[in-house]
Amino acid sequence: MDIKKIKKARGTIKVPGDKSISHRAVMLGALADGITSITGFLNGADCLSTIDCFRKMGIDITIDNNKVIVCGKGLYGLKKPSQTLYTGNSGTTTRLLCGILAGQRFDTSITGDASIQKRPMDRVTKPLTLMGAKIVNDRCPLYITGTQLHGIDYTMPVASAQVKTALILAGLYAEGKTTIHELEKSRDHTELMLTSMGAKLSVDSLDITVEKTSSLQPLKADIPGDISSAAFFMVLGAIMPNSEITITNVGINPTRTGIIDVLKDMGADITIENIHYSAGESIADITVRSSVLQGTEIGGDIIPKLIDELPVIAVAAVFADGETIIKDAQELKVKETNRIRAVVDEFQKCGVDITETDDGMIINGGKTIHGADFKTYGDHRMAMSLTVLAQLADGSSTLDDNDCARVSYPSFFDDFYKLDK
Ligand code: SPQ
Repeated sequence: MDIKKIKKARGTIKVPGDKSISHRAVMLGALADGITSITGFLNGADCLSTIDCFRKMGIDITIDNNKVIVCGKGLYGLKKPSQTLYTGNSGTTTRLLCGILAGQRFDTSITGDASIQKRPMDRVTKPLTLMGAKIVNDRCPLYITGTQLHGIDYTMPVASAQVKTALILAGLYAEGKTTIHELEKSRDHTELMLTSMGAKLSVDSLDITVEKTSSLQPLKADIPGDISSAAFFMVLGAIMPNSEITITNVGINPTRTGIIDVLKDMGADITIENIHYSAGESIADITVRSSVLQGTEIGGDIIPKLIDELPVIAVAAVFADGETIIKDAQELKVKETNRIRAVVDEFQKCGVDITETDDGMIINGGKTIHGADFKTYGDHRMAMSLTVLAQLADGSSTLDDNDCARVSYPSFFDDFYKLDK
């Protein structure tokens, strides 16, 4: 596809529902006693994979646009699926399911697409095994023999909300207490949701303790817009001349707002208004205007708060004066693709001064770039980041695959080009 260039970026956008929260609302709704009603659900391919897996385990789920009704059957109400659960491109579905399925009274198998089959699953299977889980393989396909689990005290070696959540979910089924120590705070949507559903869960800074739970109350969830999707428009608004973009109803949970801190630190003109709260999640309207950006250094405990936004933050760095160093971000190597390598290779194609490092990249920004034929590696966030990058390149650019954006943002290109109307 040719990447059409917009002449102006002005207007108001409502991005689709948060992907992380949408997955969790369906999963926890399925395990609750009774009807969970979800509005603002993300109809992206990843969340539809989650719905498909739970339907295969006997849960009735109806979808009407962005409204989803999940008929929960309780913590022990899932039934053995007649076939392997297919999680598509979704790491969240795959890893969180491991936590739920390990403590069931039936056996299951899980697999996903070519990208999922390459992603490491030992980060969840190892600690789950310490809880007594029986899981064969470190990568998909995984074969899980349901068994009685027991609680553990576990210090996480990587900052990962998926690992933390898998262990919390397993902890709902485990005898005794399960305590998880995070080294750095990762997104806490599971903790907020489970607390509102009456689970025996407590959070003390970086430590989470969960106890065996007999029932969960159903949810009424109104899912805010995904800040990871808003990120493309935040960067576009900051780098395009004469722009002003307002993104309404965006989730600004403090475990997710690293991009706002970094863009502000780079000099971006960002306003946050209309802050309100729903089910423990904070929500706001974000306005971004054209800005003069400076390079910066990004590393340490902010990384889990912006991990999915790093490809598009790298785009901002290309148009910032001076050097931007992204470090401590080795987790990017095990996403849908190796996002360090993919960003460096694709950005170099259009003349960006960018160097790969062991745990990130260094970008010397503020130089002219030219159009190129870009590859997405089937990664939704690469497709959307490269579309933003191409806007300020001299000449034309193409993208080998725009369809992968449907994983997290099916209407991305429609929304993007509306800004030029
Ligand atoms: O679900 P998946 O494929 O892992 O999606 C990604 C993404 O870019 O959308 C990562 F590739 O987001 C993860 C995120 O990186 C979603 C997530 C969650 O919902 O818990 C947590 C993060 O992953 P991790 O490995 O740090 O736990």
